[in-house]
Amino acid sequence: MENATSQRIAEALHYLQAKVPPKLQQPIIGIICGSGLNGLAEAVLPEPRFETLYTDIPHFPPSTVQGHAGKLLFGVFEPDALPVVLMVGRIHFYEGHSIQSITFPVRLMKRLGVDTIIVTNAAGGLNEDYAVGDLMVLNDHINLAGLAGIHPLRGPNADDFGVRFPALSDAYDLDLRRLVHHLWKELDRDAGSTRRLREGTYAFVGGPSYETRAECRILRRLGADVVGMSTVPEIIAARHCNMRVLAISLVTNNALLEAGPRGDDVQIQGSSRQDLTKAIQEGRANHDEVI
Ligand code: 6GU
Repeated sequence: MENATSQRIAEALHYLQAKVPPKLQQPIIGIICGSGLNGLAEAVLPEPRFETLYTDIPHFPPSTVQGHAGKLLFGVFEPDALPVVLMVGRIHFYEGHSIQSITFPVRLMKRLGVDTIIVTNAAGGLNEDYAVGDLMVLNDHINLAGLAGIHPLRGPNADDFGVRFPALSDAYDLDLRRLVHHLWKELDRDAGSTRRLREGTYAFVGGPSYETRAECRILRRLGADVVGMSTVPEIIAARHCNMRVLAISLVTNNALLEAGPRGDDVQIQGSSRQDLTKAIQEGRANHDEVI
């Protein structure tokens, strides 16, 4: 299994080395764009720039969300800046991929030369002080599935990437967190936005259903500030191979009141967050009522 993984990554790397223009071939920073946060790709300059679909990369797990294939984007944010690689369209465990296969893109990035990974996501707010639109820098996580054995590093250890028993108590790089707070203060002075920068704990759940109110209460009591269906598997893979990690959640909704993200990219079939919000507004759903 271990060799098979290394072999598959080597084949994917070989493909990229043949396709990506030489000056973009060794990105130092890798970015995984969260759901609804792919807009960052537009900040990559038109030149030099290269993109390739996941479906074109040998062994790359195909992304099935939102009906279009994801892509790897190579480029720069400023002329002569360090090259970056972006995953535009992430791969989620709930799509049916094994939790181990989520490590593939991260390990491929490592082989490309990435030493720092930035991961973003949309998450539901559990902390009662958080408002929709706030950003939260992760300083810790709760890997519920992982504690129960559904873990990206389960199986023979990939020794060529990292150790059997990696520590995660220092997973979220302190200097990078400090840098974000510092930059936020500078930006905020200019923007005067009401959006706040938080720092806290992300609970990873498997999805795809959103949490019930009772589940939200459990997660909050366990110390989670937000809840989401991504990020933690990638971060574990990244720390295993000793990358520096920065992760940021966008609070898209209050998990307890209105489970689910922005209605526009949710296929409305059963009861969606929009239905629920409407029901609350019309007084048809009283969460505290017991009958
Ligand atoms: Cl409320 N829960 C989960 N698990 N993921 C989310 C979310 C909620 N809102 C956005 N993503």
